[in-house]
Amino acid sequence: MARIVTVGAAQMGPIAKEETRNEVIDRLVAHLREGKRRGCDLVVFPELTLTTFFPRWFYEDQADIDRWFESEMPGPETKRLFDEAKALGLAFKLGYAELIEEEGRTRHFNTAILVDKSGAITGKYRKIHLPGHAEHEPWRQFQHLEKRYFEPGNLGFRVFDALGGRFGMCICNDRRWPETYRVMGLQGVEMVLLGYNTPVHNPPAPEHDAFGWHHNTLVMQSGAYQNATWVVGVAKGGTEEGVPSIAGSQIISPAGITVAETLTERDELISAACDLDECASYKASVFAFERHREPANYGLITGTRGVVTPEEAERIEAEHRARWEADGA
Ligand code: CDV
Repeated sequence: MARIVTVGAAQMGPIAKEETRNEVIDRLVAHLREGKRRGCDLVVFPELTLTTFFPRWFYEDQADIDRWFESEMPGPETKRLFDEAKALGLAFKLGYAELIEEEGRTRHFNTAILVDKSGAITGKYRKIHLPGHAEHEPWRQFQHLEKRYFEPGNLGFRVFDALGGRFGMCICNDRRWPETYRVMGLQGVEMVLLGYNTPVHNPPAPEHDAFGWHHNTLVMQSGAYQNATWVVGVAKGGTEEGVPSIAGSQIISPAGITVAETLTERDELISAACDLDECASYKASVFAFERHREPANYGLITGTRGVVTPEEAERIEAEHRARWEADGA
């Protein structure tokens, strides 16, 4: 019997700086209702869904930064979203800026949660690959201060059993890194949920601007195929506070094929009935990891952050291979 999860990718158009949480939640609730009308089990919202993409501005005062964060989830405003989803019998994935007291200090993360049909949070992910810069760079047309406003996530790339399948999450820049999908692939992930805010213009490398849409599709399709998983990528697109961002939200099958894609840069929900069992033939054949992977030869993947010389590579790889041989792997 097929294991169908009908998923809605709830693309958001721009969110203005002055837009309140309640106004945004009205838009999210409209997405939930449209998702219900289409028979969805799960609705996926983008990265930092509840506000404008605030890392584009430099703030000196921490209070000006913290107002973009949620210190409770659900909180007084987001509770309405949880209640509506529960009443409709929908699971959802939400991206938001998380402010939390942890290990005796205040911490800031770019976070995503998976909420089940009963309104319980069943999975949490904190963005690991933070792009941009940590200092004010006034030469840019707009800032990208994720490295200043967030810490790298401390929860790893975990997967969660829900809706009869195995789900993982990642956030925006994470989708460009093959390691993101592979760590979840090695846990048998069947559907990766991700949201993004991707400006068309990349200030340090404007020569890439023409290829933003292509790169978006390329990385998500290859992540899906190479790890035999569905991928649901959801944008906050359009021109927000003068900064155009790509849309191109899509639902991608384990064959690496986009089965549904948005046509606009506005609030738009696309949906697909995804059979999680479609992952199985890839997991059992070309990507049967346990039969075909050769991890003794992958020492550099975790043995270095950046590029090394061929001599250094040989040393790291030799040490790594020796450890594998000693372990009898
Ligand atoms: N929000 C992001 O992580 N955006 C990055 C941009 C800055 C390149 C991305 O990878 O899409």
